[in-house]
Amino acid sequence: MSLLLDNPFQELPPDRAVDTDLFLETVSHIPSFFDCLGSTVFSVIKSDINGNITKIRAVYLKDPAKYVTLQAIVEAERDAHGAQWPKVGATLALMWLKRGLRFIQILLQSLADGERDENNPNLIRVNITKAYEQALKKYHGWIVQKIFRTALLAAPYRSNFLKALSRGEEVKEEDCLANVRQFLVNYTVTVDAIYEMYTNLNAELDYAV
Ligand code: 0SG
Repeated sequence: MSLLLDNPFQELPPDRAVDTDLFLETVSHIPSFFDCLGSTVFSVIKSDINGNITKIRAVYLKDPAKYVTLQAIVEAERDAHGAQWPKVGATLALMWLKRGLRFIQILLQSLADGERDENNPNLIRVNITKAYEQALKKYHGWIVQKIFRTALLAAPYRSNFLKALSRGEEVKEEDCLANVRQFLVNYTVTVDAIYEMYTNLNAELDYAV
């Protein structure tokens, strides 16, 4: 069984509202995945993602009935914070978290689609770079882009990465990629729905850190 399918994302309802409690429960399993990646450079990323999740959960727990969907949180903060919003609270945390989730989506999709560097077929740098350029690069100044280049050098080999996704078991590449494709179905719909919500509510910012 794939690590990803231990905690799969659920199908969204017809209105594509994302249930906060379910989302937080599912996404909270992602940071532990960094432990299988080997290098300490990933601990920076793990702690950033953990920080986002903790911040969203703290808001949710103040009033779970009121904040039943992610959109309810973002709208409540918009109404409460005036000009400070959207650079505030759970709205800011989810803005960044969704970018990390998009990065993961593009990386996994690229691997599932068989995109690879024909000269270095056991490296996943082309897949990681694609994900970075599409999901994160424009939000990063040169210092963070340098952290990315360090992380890229520490990236696991393709075979080790797929093995980590399969909980260290020797699984055929095609079987592992089939699990990745299955995971991506609801995951992609969820990430797309959060992006759409940010666009509709005019909650997206494009400053770089
Ligand atoms: C196979 C592995 C490949 C890994 C390749 C890694 C590529 C990514 C490398 C990027 C390194 C990023 C390190 C951290 C960067 C952070 O500075 C940024 C901005 O962080 C936000 O800053 C915080 O997240 C916010 O936190 S909040 O919850 O309190 O709201 C907030 O602090 C904000 C600044 O606030 S403000 O000044 O606006 O007031 N974070 C990112 O760019 C997200 C990085 C996600 C990377 C996801 C990588 C996943 C790899 C998965 C591998 C399977």
